[in-house]
Amino acid sequence: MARSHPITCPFCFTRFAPGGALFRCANPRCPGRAEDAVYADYQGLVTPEIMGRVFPAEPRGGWLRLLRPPISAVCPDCGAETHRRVCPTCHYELLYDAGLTEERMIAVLGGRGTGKSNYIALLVNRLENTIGAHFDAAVRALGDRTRERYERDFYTPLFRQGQVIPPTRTAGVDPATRTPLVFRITFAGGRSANLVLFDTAGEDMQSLDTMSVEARYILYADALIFLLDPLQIPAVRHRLPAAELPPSDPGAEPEYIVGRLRELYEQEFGLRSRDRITKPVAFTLSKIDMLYPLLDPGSGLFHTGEHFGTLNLADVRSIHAEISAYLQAWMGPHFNTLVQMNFANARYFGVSSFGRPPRGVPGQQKVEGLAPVRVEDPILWIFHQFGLIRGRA
Ligand SMILES: Nc1nc2c(ncn2[C@@H]2O[C@H](COP(=O)(O)OP(=O)(O)O)[C@@H](O)[C@H]2O)c(=O)[nH]1
Ligand SMILES: [Mg+2]
Ligand SMILES: [Zn+2]
Ligand SMILES: [Zn+2]
Repeated sequence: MARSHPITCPFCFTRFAPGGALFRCANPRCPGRAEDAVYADYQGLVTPEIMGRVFPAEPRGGWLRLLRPPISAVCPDCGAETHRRVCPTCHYELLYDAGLTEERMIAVLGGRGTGKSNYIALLVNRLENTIGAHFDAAVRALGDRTRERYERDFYTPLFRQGQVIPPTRTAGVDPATRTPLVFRITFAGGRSANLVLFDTAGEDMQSLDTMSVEARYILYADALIFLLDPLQIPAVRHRLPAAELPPSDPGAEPEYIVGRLRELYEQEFGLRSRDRITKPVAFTLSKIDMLYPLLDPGSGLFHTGEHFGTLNLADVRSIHAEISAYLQAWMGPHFNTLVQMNFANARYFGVSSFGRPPRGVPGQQKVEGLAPVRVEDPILWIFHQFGLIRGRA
């Protein structure tokens, strides 16, 4: 018999035993249908929707329940059986196999303007096409509205219209940004990982407190892809034409952001100053096309990582070493030390979503001919850390 695994809600990140899931009646004619205030509150809906009633499964013997949590239940109002399980905290519908497989959650995050939205667009596309083919993996959109939102807000502007995705609005303005896009990557043999993408407006990074949705998602993800904007490093800015740079933003400087990340873990898990964070963290410099004039012509960042069906470990190592050397040259030894002292399993990566600088004024930029560089490296490294793909020495 399959073991059950703890479930982490992909929306509110509450963690609970599978036996703690609630059920939602799926019968459209059920007399118990009503406004779901809990769901509306978490989703930021102004008027609650009329939805199927939420209820716990009938009690069963304690041991049986622990061993084999119910995956269906009978609605007390209409007697229909339902398989829809929801989170006990926020009533978000769980994936059909939540708790039945070991779910790994990988989250992408970064400060304001680091390039998250455009990176998400390319990462999903690369996974669905090239990477899926090389690693014999299938990618599926899960959860409420993921596919439509990806098509509308990410794929269409960038891939069909050649437009840089405009800045994300804050979660207060656009409640859609509070709902993650969830993709599941399933490898041959059935093992899988979930990629949970919150395209938050980056300024929320600054006001991280342990109660915020972003914070919970950082704390409870099993691995992080953490985007850092090299164009916010003062020494880099001094070496590039001012007209091509985004406005300076001290709150988006890598050192500041990494420090905030550390503080968050201290507050939530009571980490002591000597403790390091052990989950895999891919610190990823975005927009590396802009750095090309500053790099050595032999730099690995000019070409792909050649991860054809296996992770090229030598490449991961040399990119890490190369970026670490550049960061030391640009910021002094402090940043590398900060990362090493706080993260036991961190690597540096460099990506460019577009492969070249976009053109036009901010807010209406265009990109001609997408030529993404190394977009998949961080997630492949994380897959390897989870034992989902093999490495090649
Ligand atoms: N040169 C270059 N600029 C990028 C790239 N990705 C994003 N940008 C720039 O960074 C800005 C912010 O990107 P966005 O994805 O909106 O960042 P977010 O706020 O983290 O979601 C965009 O408007 C682009 O101007 C890239 O790969 N190369
Ligand atoms: Mg964005
Ligand atoms: Zn929840
Ligand atoms: Zn019912």
